[in-house]
Amino acid sequence: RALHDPHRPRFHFTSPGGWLNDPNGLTHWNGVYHLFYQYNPLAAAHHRIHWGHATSTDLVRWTDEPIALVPGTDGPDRDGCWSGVLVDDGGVPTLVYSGRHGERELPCVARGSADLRYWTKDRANPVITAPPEGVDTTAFRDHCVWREGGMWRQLVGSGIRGVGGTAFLYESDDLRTWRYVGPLLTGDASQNQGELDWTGTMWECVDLFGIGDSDGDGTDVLVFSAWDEGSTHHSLYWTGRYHGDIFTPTALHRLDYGGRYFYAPQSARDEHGRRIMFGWLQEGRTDEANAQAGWCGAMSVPRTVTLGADGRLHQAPVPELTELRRERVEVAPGPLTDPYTPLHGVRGDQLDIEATLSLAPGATARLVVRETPDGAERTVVEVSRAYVGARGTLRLHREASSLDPTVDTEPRYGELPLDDDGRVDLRVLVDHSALEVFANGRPLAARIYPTRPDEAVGVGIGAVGDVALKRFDAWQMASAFTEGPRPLWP
Ligand code: DQQ
Repeated sequence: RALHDPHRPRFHFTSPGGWLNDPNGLTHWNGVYHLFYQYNPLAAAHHRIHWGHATSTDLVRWTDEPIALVPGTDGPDRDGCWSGVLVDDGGVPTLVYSGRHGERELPCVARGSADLRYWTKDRANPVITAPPEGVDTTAFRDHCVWREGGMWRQLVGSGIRGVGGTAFLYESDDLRTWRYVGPLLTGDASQNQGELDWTGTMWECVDLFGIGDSDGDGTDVLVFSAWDEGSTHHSLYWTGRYHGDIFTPTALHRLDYGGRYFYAPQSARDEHGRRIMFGWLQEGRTDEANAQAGWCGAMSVPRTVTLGADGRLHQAPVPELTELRRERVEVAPGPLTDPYTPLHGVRGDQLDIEATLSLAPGATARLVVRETPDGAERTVVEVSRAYVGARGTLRLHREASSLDPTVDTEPRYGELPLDDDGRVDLRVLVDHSALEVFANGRPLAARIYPTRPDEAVGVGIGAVGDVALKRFDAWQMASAFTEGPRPLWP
C-alpha cells in the first residue's frame, strides 16, 4: 500500500516501508555506494531504530540489502541502534554507532563481512562507557571517525548544559579503547532560539571534513544539526581550521534553507574524490498521516559539496541523476513580461527543471510547480534581487502548497549570492512530496502535500520587474524504483 501513496517520492530514496531518518555509514567501497539509514521496519514511527541498508553503483538506482543492525534483545543497544559511520579498519568494514539503552546512548562498534551485509557487534560494547567526567552533558551520541597520524580520532556530538552544543574529541589505537581529548568546539546556546542559525543545546550528527585545496591551504568544515529538548532545528556548518585538538571557526552558515527538512546530513569522499552528502528530508505531515501511509522519511538526492569562491559550500545534485531524465520540454529564452504564465507544455509530479535567469535590481522571478488547474494549490519558488548591491533572496512559498490545514506550509528563505548581472542558475527537483531547489549553489529542501496530487501537476513562470529568461529546460524524470512491492526483509 505504501507505494501507492501519491506523495511517495520515486527518485529520492525511501525505505521499503516503515520509518526512515538519518543517513548512516555512507561509503564507496570497491565501486559500490553503501547507504545505511536509521530505520524502523515495523511502523512509520521513530521507535527501536535499526540500520537499514541499500547499495548502488550509480547513486541513482538502489538495491535494498538485508537490515544491517537490529537492536539487541539485551545489552547496550537494546533500545535502538542510533546514528553512526563506517570506517575501513585495515580492510575490515567497521561501524561506529550509538547504542541506545533506556534514555542514554553510548558508542558501540560492529565488524562487517566483506560484502558489508552482515555485522557482528563487539562484546566489549559500549566502547566508551560514559560521557566525559565532570561535564554536565545534554546528550552524547553520533560519531565522526577518521584516521590521523597513525591513530583513530572520533567526535561524539553533545552539549554542555547551560553553555551550548559541542563535539567531544577522542583518540584510539584500535577503535575499542578511547582516550578523551577535549571539546573540539563549543557553541553558544544563549542566542535567540528563533534565529535561523541558532546553534542549539546539542549537536547531532557532527561531520568534520577538509575541502578545497589538498595541499593544506584548504578550509575545514564542521557540519552539525542543532537540536534542543527533542526538537530538530536545522543543519549548520562552521568553516574554519581544524588544527591540533581544536577547531578555530571563521564563520557559521546555514547548510540548507529548508531548515529541518534537510537534517542530520552525513558526507563521505567517494572513490572519485568527490564529497557526497545525503540529508534526511523529514516529513511535514502529521504522525497520523505517516502511520496511515505506512512509510515516512526520504533521503535527499545525493549532493556534491564543493567550496565556492566565496568560502561557502556550493551544493548540487550529483550529475548521475540526469540519467533519469526522459522527455524534455524547452521554453524559448526572452524577457519575462507577465507576472504569471502557465507553461502548458510542462507538467508533472516528477520533474527536473533547469533555468537561467538574469534579474535587474529590484526584480523578482517566480517558478510555480505542482499547481492545480484552478490555481488553488501551488508551490512557488521565488528569486529576487535587492534594489541596491548584489544581494538576492531565494524563497519557497508553501502557503498554497496544500489545502490540508494539518500539513506544514511555512515559507522558507535564505540569502542568494548574485553577480553584477543578477544571474541565477536555478535547478528544481520535483518528486511528489519531495522538493529540492538549488539556486547559485544554495540549496533549499522541503516537503509539500497537495490534497489533489493527481491534478497538481501544472508548471508556470512569471516576473515582476526586469527579468530575462536565458534558458529553461524541463525533463520528466523516470522512477528509480520498480513499481512492485519491495520486500521488507530482502
Ligand atoms: N537521529 C538519531 C540520532 C541522531 C538523530 C536517532 C538525528 O542518533 O542524533 O534516530 O536526527
